[in-house]
Parts: sequence; structure tokens; C-alpha cells
Amino acid sequence: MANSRFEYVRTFERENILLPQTHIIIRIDGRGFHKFSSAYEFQKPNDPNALKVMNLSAQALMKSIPDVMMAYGDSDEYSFLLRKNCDLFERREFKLITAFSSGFSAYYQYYWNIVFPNKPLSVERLPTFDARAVVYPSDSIVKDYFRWRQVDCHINNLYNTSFWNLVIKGHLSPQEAENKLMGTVSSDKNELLFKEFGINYNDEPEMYKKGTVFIRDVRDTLDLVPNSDVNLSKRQVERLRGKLRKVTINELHCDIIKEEFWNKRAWLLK
Ligand code: DGT
Ligand code: MG
Ligand code: MG
Ligand code: MG
Ligand code: MG
Repeated sequence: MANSRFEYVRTFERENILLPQTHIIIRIDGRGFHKFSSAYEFQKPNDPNALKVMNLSAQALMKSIPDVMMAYGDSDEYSFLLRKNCDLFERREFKLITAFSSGFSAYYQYYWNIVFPNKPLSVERLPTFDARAVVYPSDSIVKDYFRWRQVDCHINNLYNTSFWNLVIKGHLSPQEAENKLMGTVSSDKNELLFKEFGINYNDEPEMYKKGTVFIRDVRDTLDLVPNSDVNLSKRQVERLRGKLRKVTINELHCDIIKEEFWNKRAWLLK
């Protein structure tokens, strides 16, 4: 672009460069999905097809950005873990979060039309997602981050499963169901589900209880991910990204709280 006397306006632009050699996690979350899910009549408490749209979108985004090593999601949210040393968009925060939120929103609309051919999206209520990026300085905090999201998934799912059984099968009003659950702990809800509705919470689908995990499974090519990118040329980094792009992405619905998950997949945090 030719220099012009207007060029100075560039000096007003600001970048936030995320700290190098730290783990970046980008979390996207559906905007106003409380209303969105009721407008499109999602099944309660979990709509398997709506979750499928979320999962297909997360997987597609992960495929298109080889620096994403892992994704975890439930409800209307997904968290994406970037390779520790990755230099995607020179780690510019705004570029990262806008790319993830717009990318995810585009995939969501694409897959919605495939999964719900009989529920066209209305221009008045389109699905969009916000995004935030956070850097975490240590492996243990990254693990705790994902544990936090999975515990949140569990607590919400147990509550929602109890709540909607009380309303749909127990014929309580939403207010009555809320009052009944007030002050209850997990064991109370497990007992209520079993005694009143014959539901053993443990038998609920794993995807609902644990959420969905996607991992880029470099198990067989462990040396693929270098300990540091510092000495890699631009070409070497591109070659690495090309190789990562080809690695299989596996879908899991497993416990990510126990140390075992992380011990088995040390490359995720490399
Ligand atoms: P936000 O994120 O501040 O823009 O507001 P919301 O309304 O998106 O709130 P959030 O993200 O805390 O909660 C997610 C909402 O989406 C929550 O009301 C439940 C709803 N939702 C997500 N997945 C399902 C589903 O599979 N079935 C049903 N019935 N609702 C769902
Ligand atoms: Mg929210
Ligand atoms: Mg939301
Ligand atoms: Mg949410
Ligand atoms: Mg441009």
C-alpha cells in the first residue's frame, strides 16, 4: 500500500500480544443460548442434535487450525488449547479471538443446516459466539482449567436432569422444581432421580455427564511436537503445522479430572 498523508492513523491501533511460551486457551460461548435453545425448541435438558452441531463445528475448527491440540466442550461452549509454543497470528489476541468466534459461528450455521434440515435459521435469531483468550503459565493450571469446565458440566447436567425430570415427568411447575432442588447436594439429586423417576444417573449418556473432548492424537509421532519453536525457521514451523494437520483427531467422552488422562497424553501440554 502506498504511503499517504492519512497513514498516521495507524499509530492509533493497539495490539495485545499474548505472552510467549505459555498455554493459550480460547473459549467460545453461544450468545443468548438460553433464548436460542427455547426458540428452536431444543430437547431438555440435552438436545443430542444441537450438541452434534457444536461438536462438528469444534472439530472442523480444530481441523482448520493445526495449532489446536485439544478442545473440550459442553452446552453452548468450547475451549480450545493451543500448542504451547505456537505463533499463530503472532499471538495477537484480537486476531485470535475474532478468528475463533467468527470461525465457530460460521461452522455452526453450516452444520446446523445439515443436522436440522427442517429447522431453518431465522435471520432474526442467528447463532453467534463470543470468545476470550486466557494465557496460563503452567501445565498444572491448564489441567485445572479443563477440570473446572468438566466439573461445571457435571454440576449443570445433574441439576438440569433433576430439574427437567421434575417438570416433565413430575409435573411440577419450574418454580416448584427450583424450590425442591434448592439447597440439595449431588447425592440428594442422585437419590431423587432414582427414587422418583427410576433413573440411575450413572447410566446417563457419557456425553451429557462428561462433555466432549477432541484431541490431536500425536501418540505415534511424539517427536513431532518440538520442545521449543525458538530455533525453528518459518519454513520449519509451516512444515510442522502441515504434519499436525494430518494427525487424527479423536473424540472422547471421558474423565479429564484424573491425572491419568494427562499422563497418557503428555504431548498435549508440550
Ligand atoms: P450468554 O452466554 O451470557 O450470552 O447467555 P446464555 O443464555 O447463552 O447463557 P449460558 O451460556 O450461561 O447458558 C447456556 C444456555 O444454553 C442455557 O440456558 C442452556 C442452553 N442450552 C445449551 N445446550 C442445551 C441443550 O442441549 N438443550 C437445552 N434445552 N438447552 C441448552
Ligand atoms: Mg455465559
Ligand atoms: Mg452462552
Ligand atoms: Mg454457556
Ligand atoms: Mg485483510
